Amino acid sequence: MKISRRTFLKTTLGAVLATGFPVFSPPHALSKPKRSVREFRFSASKARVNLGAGPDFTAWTYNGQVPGPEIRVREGDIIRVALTNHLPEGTTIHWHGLPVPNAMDGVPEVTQKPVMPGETFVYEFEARPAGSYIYHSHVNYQLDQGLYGPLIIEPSHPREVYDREFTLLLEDWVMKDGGGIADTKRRPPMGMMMRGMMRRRGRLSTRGRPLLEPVYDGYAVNGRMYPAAKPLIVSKGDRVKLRLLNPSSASIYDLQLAGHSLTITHVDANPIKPVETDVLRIGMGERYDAEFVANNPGHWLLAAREGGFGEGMLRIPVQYGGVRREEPVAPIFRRGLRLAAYWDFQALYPSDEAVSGPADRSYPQTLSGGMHSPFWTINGRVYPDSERLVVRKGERVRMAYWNHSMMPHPMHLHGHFFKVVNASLPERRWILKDTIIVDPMERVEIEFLADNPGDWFHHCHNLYHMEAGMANVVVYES
Ligand SMILES: [Cu+2]
Repeated sequence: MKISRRTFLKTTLGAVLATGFPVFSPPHALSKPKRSVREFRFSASKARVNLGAGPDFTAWTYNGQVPGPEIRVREGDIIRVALTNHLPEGTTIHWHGLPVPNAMDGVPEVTQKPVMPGETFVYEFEARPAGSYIYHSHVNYQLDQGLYGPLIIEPSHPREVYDREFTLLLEDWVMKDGGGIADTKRRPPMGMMMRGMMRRRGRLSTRGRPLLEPVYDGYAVNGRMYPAAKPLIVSKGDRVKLRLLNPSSASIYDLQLAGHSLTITHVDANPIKPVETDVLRIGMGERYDAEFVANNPGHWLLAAREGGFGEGMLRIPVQYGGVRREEPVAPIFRRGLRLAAYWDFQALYPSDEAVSGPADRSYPQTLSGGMHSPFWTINGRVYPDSERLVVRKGERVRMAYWNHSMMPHPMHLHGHFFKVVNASLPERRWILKDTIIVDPMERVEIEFLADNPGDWFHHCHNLYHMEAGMANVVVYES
């Protein structure tokens, strides 16, 4: 998953010459690129896989591979994916972060019926805006069984200049047949209150009882586990762009590249004023584009601490061409390193939206659970018995998160980007995101413009928290 930018530019130039566009005009002078329909065929099926280290096991896959095939298109293209289900249960695909039309959003029983075994469903939507995205199944625990992949939308008029680009999916794996759910246990029956809740939902069997999070066997990048991970080969002087995507089910990573700092340029597909950092924290469902300048020849590791503590487990070598292959140098996580936070970021292009006064609606969202409860809740309620957050088209809507639990929750809103409320910045510089980590005991507010009618899922992107109830639905009233 590597593209040399020089090669890419040469190819583009060749295409421009062939089509007779003026070659030396600046990009904005070119006529609008012709939009093309890009078709993909995805077959969801079980397959034997090996991550390069550890045993063979049976994962749930798109086209027999983990992660699924890369979708890479140009902004404005039409993406058409024909999904055929060869799994033993229903499935869907969700286009994480993309504000697609509601019927294409891939949430079972909210936007579509699951695609049942033997059936085919065609997803079709416009690729916009440019950026780094993930696609994944939104049914049961299929995400943690291997059903995810990268979706990259290149800008129609590139403004960035870099020499190399790598797309890196950061993955947590249970290397057992069936993936993550093969390592979980159902919670034992709880007290009277819990039983009351279950009875109300008509669920007295163990089925439907929340699962404990698995203990992961290892962490992979693009389906390869260190030392089998494919090294990133760079040359001295290169400007290197990394697209960092976290489709993991339950792992937050603190990433550091030994011998180099990272400059963050995009959060969840949206450009920000570049911020230099030593450590980059990325939660489930988040994407960051970051660059580094290859100015320190050697053999280095890009590595992560999982969950912000413990031993480095996710590792990928960064190797300079021509440097003798010696043991790569791992980053050292120590006090005093810079760790960029949401509050350090501001939008690269100020929004032109005229904003004034308070939001039209505000929804407090208290996040609780864990400790002695098998459920994870928003405002004390368990999906699907949770609130419906009613909005009207054109309104500015606030969500005020307050995390009452001891776990971080990466909260994700479908169908919209939201602004992260930051009192230290003018509103037009607030960053746009679609997933935001709310830390233990933290209060965070977001605001979104209700501009995409439909029923939209809103949930914690820890898969095991989501399945244990931490979700609700934003609905548009007419
Ligand atoms: Cu959570």
